[in-house]
Amino acid sequence: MVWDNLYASAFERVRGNISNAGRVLLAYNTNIDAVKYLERKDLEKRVESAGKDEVLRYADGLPKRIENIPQLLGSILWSIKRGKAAELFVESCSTRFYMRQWGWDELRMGGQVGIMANLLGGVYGVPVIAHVPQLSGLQASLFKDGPIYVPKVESGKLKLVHPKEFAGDEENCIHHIYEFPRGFTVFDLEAPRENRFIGSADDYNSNVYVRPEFRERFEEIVESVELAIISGLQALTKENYREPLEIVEEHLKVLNEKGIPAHLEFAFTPDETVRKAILDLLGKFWSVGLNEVELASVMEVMGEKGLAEKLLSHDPVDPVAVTEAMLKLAEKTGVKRIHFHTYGYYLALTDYKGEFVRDALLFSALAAAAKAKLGDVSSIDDIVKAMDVPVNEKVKAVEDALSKEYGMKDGIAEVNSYQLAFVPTKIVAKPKSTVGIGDTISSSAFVGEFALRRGKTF
Ligand code: 8BR
Ligand code: 8BR
Ligand code: GLC
Repeated sequence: MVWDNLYASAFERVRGNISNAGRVLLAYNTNIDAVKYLERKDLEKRVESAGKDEVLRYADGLPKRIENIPQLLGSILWSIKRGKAAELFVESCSTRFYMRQWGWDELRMGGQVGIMANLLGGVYGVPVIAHVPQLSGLQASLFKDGPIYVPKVESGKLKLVHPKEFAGDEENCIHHIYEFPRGFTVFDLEAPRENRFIGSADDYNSNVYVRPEFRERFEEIVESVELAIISGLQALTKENYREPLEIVEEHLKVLNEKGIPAHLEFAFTPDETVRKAILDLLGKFWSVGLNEVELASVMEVMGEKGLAEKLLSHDPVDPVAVTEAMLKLAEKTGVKRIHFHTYGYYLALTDYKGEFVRDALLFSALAAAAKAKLGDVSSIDDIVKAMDVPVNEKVKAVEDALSKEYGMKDGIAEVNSYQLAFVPTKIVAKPKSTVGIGDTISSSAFVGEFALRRGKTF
């Protein structure tokens, strides 16, 4: 099988070169994920006692933020009914208290920065500097060992220390994750696929609070950095986005002056004003990562409503529509690399050429399958355990469409003056958990690509 061979050689190449990736800056969102696996009886009892009619109202339309218990329970039902992810800010203290008392089954590292720090630093051994808005003892304990650093100012001097050595004793930023498997039933609702609802009881990440060290000493922090991944802008609203985005813009200016390529992990941004503001910043990034819902939402604010609808109307997503949307986005913003991922395949549109782009995608697909299969990946060698997960058969039609439309061969084509790289992914039938797979894909592909570019042996 062509793809099996391409997968195997891409993995070897990235593994052999990963130490060339350079130090990576990760900013801004890190939190604690308190994961609760939902149980039917418990949930039904809670819905009844909160008032079933009131709760069911929210199962049909999500509120903007969570202000009471019926809104919390209704939003969980909204997710279950559609098998869709959603995340909302929990404003009310009494609802936060209710969630804490409801409890959790496990505590995990959360936030794009936290998850990527543990993967890149703790698993791949790539040195990272992470922005952690609040470093409590619990937050620190969720970091893996390895070259993971946070800045600490001591008597005016900036030092880089492992989060466990920071000894900050700051607040806990907790996101309550309510997970359900495919087929989970509550009353007469049945989940069409596994997913989760997230209630963020967290004032720091939701407002993109930037630590004083990062506001005052950013140039020093990035002195030895060679790559950057920015995330966590998705929770902003039209009321609070201005100040944080100004800081992000200043940070991007510094990164660009130093020639440090920055990737934006887009994530679903419900507020349209914020989405437009992020789109205006996109040209300052080297690269952006998004899924089909996110790409459609970007097309919508670009006035491409027809294309947005087309992106959401096929399963698997029509790759020619995706390519058209990526071309429009690249031409409008000047971003050099767009990495699209969906259930079944990934595409990368780049304004430069080379097989290393596709090989980095293959490596990231293997990492995603390993994460889905094992839950937690503990070393880069674990990733190879996903080699036996079959390549998604349904995607043959996607590959054929790309060959026909763009003359694609072995996952590479030229479209206008761009290169289009494609890979079919490996899909794990019963994933352990779905949280953080998107982060695994995007960070592995971006960092993997630079490891190959900067390495000597590819
Ligand atoms: P999947 O579950 O298939 O990934 O798609 C669900 C989509 O809903 C995701 O793209 C997810 O990002 C998005 N989403 C999130 Br998260 N929060 C949302 C919200 N408040 N309203 C609507 N969609 C949301
Ligand atoms: P988002 O949450 O950003 O959409 O990222 C989720 C990605 O994880 C999907 O685009 C898909 O490629 C991948 N994925 C999912 Br969801 N389930 C998977 C599975 N069981 N095996 C491998 N990859 C999966
Ligand atoms: C978002 C959530 C966080 C979760 C992460 C997973 O950042 O706020 O709780 O861990 O997504 O990708």
